[in-house]
Amino acid sequence: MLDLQKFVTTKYGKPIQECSNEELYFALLALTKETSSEKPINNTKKKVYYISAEFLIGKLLSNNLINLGLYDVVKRQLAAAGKDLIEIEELEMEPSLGNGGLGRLAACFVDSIATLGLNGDGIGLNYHYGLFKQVFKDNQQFAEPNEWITPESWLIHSPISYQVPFADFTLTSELYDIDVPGYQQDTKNRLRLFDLASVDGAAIKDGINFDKTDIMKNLTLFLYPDDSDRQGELLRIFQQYFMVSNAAQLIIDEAVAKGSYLHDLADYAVIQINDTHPSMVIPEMIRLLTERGIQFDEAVTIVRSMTAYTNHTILAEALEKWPIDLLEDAVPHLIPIIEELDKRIKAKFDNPAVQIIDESGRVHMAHMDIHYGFSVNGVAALHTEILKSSELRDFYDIYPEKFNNKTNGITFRRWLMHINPRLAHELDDLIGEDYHYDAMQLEKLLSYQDDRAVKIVLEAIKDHNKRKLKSFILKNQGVEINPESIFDVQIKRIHEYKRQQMNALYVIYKYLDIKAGNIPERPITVFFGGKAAPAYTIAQDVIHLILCLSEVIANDPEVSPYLQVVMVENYNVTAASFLIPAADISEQISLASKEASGTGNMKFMLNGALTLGTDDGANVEIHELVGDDNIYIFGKDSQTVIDLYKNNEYVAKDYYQMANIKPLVDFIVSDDMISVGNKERLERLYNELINKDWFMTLLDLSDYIAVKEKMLADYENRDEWLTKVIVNISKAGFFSSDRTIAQYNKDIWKLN
Ligand code: Z16
Repeated sequence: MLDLQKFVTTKYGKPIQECSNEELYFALLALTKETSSEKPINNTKKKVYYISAEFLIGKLLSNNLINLGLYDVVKRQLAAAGKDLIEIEELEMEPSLGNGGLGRLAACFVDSIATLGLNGDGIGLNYHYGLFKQVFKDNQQFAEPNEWITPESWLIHSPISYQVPFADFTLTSELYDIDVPGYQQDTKNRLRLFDLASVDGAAIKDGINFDKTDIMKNLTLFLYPDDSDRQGELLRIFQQYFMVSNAAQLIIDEAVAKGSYLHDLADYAVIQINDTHPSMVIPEMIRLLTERGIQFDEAVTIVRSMTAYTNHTILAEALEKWPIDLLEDAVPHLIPIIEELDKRIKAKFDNPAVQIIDESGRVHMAHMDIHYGFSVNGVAALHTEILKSSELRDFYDIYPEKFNNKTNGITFRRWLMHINPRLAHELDDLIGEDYHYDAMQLEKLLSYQDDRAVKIVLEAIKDHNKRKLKSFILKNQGVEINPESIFDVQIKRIHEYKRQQMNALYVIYKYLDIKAGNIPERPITVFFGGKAAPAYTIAQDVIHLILCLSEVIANDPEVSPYLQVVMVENYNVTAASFLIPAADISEQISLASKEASGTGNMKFMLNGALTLGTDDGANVEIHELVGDDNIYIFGKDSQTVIDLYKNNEYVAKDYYQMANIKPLVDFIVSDDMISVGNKERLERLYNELINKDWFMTLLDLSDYIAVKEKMLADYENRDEWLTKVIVNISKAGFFSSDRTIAQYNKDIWKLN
């Protein structure tokens, strides 16, 4: 049995009572690291290597305590000494090693791989400043470095180091491990983050700008700030190759240590390629195997039998295509290999759509993955169908057996037990703890869908979570919110396809409606959170629109008692952990066909918010699970949207002219808005909406407003609303990442 008092006294020579929260944080960090260091590393023969440019792990203290079975006892013993674990946890810096969904998915996956007792590590990069920290000034976003690495941290310096060759120099790597203890598991796995021995923060000029030429100093300073989007820069190729060359060397070394003679490497290792960022692992692995004496043909066969690719988007701008001369400048030794791989495809297929190197000399990374891997998967049922029927149709015709779907999932340890302990405890009381190990057991809650007493408890939990969010927002940005209001939440990266601008147009609608004398039944608070890639101008403009709206409304005493807009500063995993349990409405309003899956949608559902969304990504599966009565779906379906694009049929102006839409769009450039904002930004966004609107905001706007109004009216029938909440929680089990990972293992990795 843990004796925290003794542990702390040994460390500091004084009792818990006399320690600062900071001292206690570092004591708990040490305790947690010690406890997981005692667990043996999973060392079964075959191992999965989940290679990813991003692992958005969030703060780890509570999660690791939960997984190690220490959370409750630590909390209790701290409380007995007058200390609060929640306050201590605040002192942990959040690592920002990811942009959004893709990075967070990778973090949930390593948790589930460990929890299922599978042998598998995450492999990525140790970005010293990670993704930028978002700061608002003059209603605009500014970017600052996030210094998340403290002298004492979760990172464990490993003696492993490799040489990574580039055109003009060779870099020496260092490796930092983070232990990943599974939930109640005897063994542990690791997240392995490669770094550069020579990295140097002095390359930073101001904010997040840095000297891009000095690769030896800057390689692992920052994470590229693009989500489902890409900025083609040489440094990115350097980062990607550095990551996969280290990964390939590590994979070979580990297999050899376990007895592999390389011809049988695929019996020891399987690689999951997360989007195309790690795709160069294919030619790199072939290079290393041939260097070690294996014939080229056999190397290709080995690599093909051990690599699998996951696609996370159909947005063309996100599919990486590197000009071959750019690759030549960075990694010339891969060029003959890539050319040989390409030559074989050209000899076999004359279809230009499936070539690795296209006519303009660009290397299509996804194409290489599909030809030279054994599995291609999408991340939600609809997404995989779209890949098969349109985006990757020509590949599906060639390799139907390679295609499979793995609908995304989330770890319930973090997204339920940690962020919503009251709900978790209520579930424990009502349906027992089986759902901790088998999330489908949540369905047992369905039998309470008409239970008055349960509804009262759920309402009290939501109320408590709203008050917790209120103090978080007050503390972080000095804004007061009304905990009696309806909490309507849209949190995700800012991107036109996700259509934050449509939600903003709803806010304008509501603002004008209130000014016209229609007072809502109950006040509404609309929360937005999300970062915009610094180079993505329109996304910056959308943030500006939201911040200006927030100010205009707050300054209007006729409206502010009933409507408030809060743009949460520096939205990250920590902010999500306060926002999600407090939400009533989950905004999942992407243009149908464009959101590959979404995972926030699953987190909200699990925490008792109802979805307002399009039939897109995993929303489709949520819709099927809960049924029409328990979700609010609006907008054109994916096939209609795909046809509109194909026939070039959508004309934003036609919608703009409509009597109910024009005043809303015009408000963006009204005197009220321009008086608090930047004319150029607001006008650019306005013009974008009426002249282009590539993601068809105006197409769905009227339906969105109508369905949202219906949802707000339905909220007033508390009894029926809470039935829907119960159905949503009950049906959320399917979205456990334990289910997702079990499927990856059964269909792709085949470990154990
Ligand atoms: C990303 O976060 C996603 C896709 C992508 O190509 C690149 C990045 Cl950085 C997201 C998808 O947009 C989202 O729908 C999906 O849920 C998530 O990846 C995880 O699959």
